[in-house]
Amino acid sequence: MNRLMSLGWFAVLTAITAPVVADLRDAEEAIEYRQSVYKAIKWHMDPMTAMVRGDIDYDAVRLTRHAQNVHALSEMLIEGFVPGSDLGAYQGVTGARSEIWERWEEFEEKMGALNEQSQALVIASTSGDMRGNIRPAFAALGQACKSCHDEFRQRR
Ligand code: ASC
Repeated sequence: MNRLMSLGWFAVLTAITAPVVADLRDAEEAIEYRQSVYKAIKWHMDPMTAMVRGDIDYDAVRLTRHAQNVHALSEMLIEGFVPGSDLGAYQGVTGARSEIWERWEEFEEKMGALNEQSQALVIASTSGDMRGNIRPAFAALGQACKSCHDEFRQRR
């Protein structure tokens, strides 16, 4: 094999293996990243929970802002789930079950549901109709959270 050809093969092999190596190297940072996004989502969920429960007063502007932020954050989650960052490899660090990667399309669908339900809550948030509109939209959003947690999160 001449030098140019072996250089060619080296380039091909590097192109194939580099993304995998990068993912493995970045697993810990990815876990930190996605946990930060979940934490930010919780920051916005908690006051909405309080509002829907009647623990704090209904404030349409505030509710809309929190729902919008959950919606924006929901789009940032999935890229944090890099291969190799499951709880098998990072026990005690993450609650992400390996089923996420084994049933990736189902996981994507559940992420999509979070995205849709948070958008639906944005729309409901200004209606002023807590019982007939906002509370059901918030419940549907909570259900989107729960349905993914039930399937894919290990409680730690
Ligand atoms: C939250 C939160 C969750 C979901 C879930 C919905 O506010 O921290 O994990 O909603 O409780 O059932």
